[in-house]
Amino acid sequence: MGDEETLREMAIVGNLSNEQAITAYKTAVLARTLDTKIINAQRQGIIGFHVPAQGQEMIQIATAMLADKEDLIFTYYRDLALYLQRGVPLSLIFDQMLGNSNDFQKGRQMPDHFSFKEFNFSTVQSPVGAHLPLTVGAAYSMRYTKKNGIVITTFGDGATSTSDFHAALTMASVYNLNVLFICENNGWAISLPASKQTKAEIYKKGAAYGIPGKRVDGNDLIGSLSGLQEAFDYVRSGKGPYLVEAVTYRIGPHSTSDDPKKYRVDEITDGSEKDPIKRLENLLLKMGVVDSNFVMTTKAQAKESVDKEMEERMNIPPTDPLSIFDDVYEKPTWIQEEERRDLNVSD
Ligand SMILES: Cc1ncc(C[n+]2csc(CCOP(=O)(O)OP(=O)(O)O)c2C)c(N)n1
Ligand SMILES: [Mg+2]
Repeated sequence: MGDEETLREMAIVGNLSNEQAITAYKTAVLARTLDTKIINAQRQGIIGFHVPAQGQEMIQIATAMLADKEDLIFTYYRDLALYLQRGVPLSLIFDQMLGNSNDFQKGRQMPDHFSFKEFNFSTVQSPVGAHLPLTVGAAYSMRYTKKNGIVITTFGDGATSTSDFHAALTMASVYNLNVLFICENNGWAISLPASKQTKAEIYKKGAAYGIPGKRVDGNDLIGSLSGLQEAFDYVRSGKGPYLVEAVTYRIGPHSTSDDPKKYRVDEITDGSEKDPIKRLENLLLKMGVVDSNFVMTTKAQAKESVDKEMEERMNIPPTDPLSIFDDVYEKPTWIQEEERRDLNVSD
């Protein structure tokens, strides 16, 4: 099955086995299938909103592969594949997207703004870059409380223009904190191309703060893994923060509220030459690690499990609207009691 050749090709990342590459491929296919399912559900009015991760799966998967369980991860809103590779089940993803009564956040957050506490993910923030200073604070707290692990954060190219990015890199550097900053540069901040966002190369921005930076091919599993490994090693060894710029590609719209045809005329393509899943698929086929039958079966199985899971989670009743009064004060105030009575009256 060409194992020897495959391992030689993959040796640059050290210990990547065929099994790990296959698992990464399966996760990527599952993430792509899930994204498509959610977009369709949004179009049918079942889910309110979605930010697809299509095209950005491989850097996300590589990040999750190198992260330890005890590492704390602050993702941004476009990281579906990262959650799946870290083991978050489809059920929890659908519960949040649907805001059903099983949703940990009780339906109060926008779709895609997950909180997977048991997988060591912090809550996703909507304001661009707002999570970056929190990431640094978390790293400081982990050091203070002598917790093991590093803090990893992901964000877009647009986020590097925010004052929060500046504040976060300054503090992380000055306090020599164990933070790995991973920028998923997909070339766009909604309709603003990266060329209008900054004239600088993003990975070089770290230098202004005394933070090493590196650009990696975020559309390639092996490129992402080998590039990230050095950054993970650096941060884990306690040398301080590190900035990775993963060059990737947003295949779809910014979100389900966006119509890229309005601004992306020249760029519209199916992304196939940059599609990270196609690239890994081609490599695995070329190396004889998998065959076309395996590819077909993987896609069919992903569709089956996504369809089945969504149907099951849709059968869970919605969150009780009256639960909006929970978790606000220890004892409800008279205003809350009054509002609760008003809401409870059916007409
Ligand atoms: C502070 C702030 N400004 C503007 C917005 C509106 N907004 C939401 S996503 C986005 C683009 C962010 O682009 P980027 O950081 O490159 O991430 P991407 O969406 O491309 O993955 C903008 C401007 C926001 N949410 N927060
Ligand atoms: Mg972007």
